[in-house]
Amino acid sequence: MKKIALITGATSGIGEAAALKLGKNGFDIIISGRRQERLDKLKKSLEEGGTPVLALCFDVRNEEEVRSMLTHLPSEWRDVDILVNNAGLASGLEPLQQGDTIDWNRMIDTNVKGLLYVTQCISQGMVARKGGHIINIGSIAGKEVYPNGNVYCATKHAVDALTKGMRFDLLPHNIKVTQICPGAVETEFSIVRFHGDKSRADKVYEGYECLVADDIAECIWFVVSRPPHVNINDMVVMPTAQASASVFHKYRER
Ligand code: NDP
Ligand code: 8X3
Repeated sequence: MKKIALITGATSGIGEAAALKLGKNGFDIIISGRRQERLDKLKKSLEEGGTPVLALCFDVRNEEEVRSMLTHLPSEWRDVDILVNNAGLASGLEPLQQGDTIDWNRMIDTNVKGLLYVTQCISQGMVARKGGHIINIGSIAGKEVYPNGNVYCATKHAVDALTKGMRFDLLPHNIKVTQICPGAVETEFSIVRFHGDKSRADKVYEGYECLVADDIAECIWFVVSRPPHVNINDMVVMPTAQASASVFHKYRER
């Protein structure tokens, strides 16, 4: 029987790796993000591997756009079994007193409100069908707070709380809810955080072996492939060389 996975933020990093992993494991895939060209490229590559794909270009911050896309899915794509709430970002790394409210709004609107809009649309179908699995990509930043992480950490703590809240609310409807919290994964994350400053971003991953997007895609596949009676509630995944958000064992100094 066909199974459908919807992955937000599939144009890069963890979301793209998750789409490839779930596609390879037999899922039909709905990919989304704001960059149409990236969506087209990924769709082509998945389809070449035999995976049926629906690509949806939208901004999770735009409630109207989210609702119009996700409540009017073509009938053959309507029954989403797995939702991976992955779209998210950090914007800036400044002390709170110097923070930019544009950065704050981007993070809160994407990581918290966007996740809520998407989840509400998709969970309604899951409730009606009495089954499904929602996987929220949280972060080590949702488990602890680090200097200058203020608003990003707050949004990921919100994802942690919402994951628990969803688990209560969706419990009577046979819907699994999982959170996966990565430490440092080399993706476009730090380039986005530092507003396009690639050399500053590269330094985040220097001097130790960080995670790659496929490591997290493997975790997503692991939680998805458990039997129906098993739910993985929460998974914190770090590079071996990382003990907390800000403590690394580096083989050479920056
Ligand atoms: P990337 O920057 O590589 O990917 C982020 C994805 O989110 C892109 O596909 C981007 O697509 C999408 N996205 C961002 N904003 C929006 C928006 N407003 N609407 C729709 N899609 C959006 O970073 P990662 O793969 O690393 O990040 C994925 C998730 O993992 C995030 O939630 C991040 O917080 C989390 N995470 C990352 C860690 C890391 O070290 N990399 C560690 C812990 C958690 P597009 O730009 O096309 O819209
Ligand atoms: C991304 C990891 O430590 O930069 O969520 O916040 S961290």
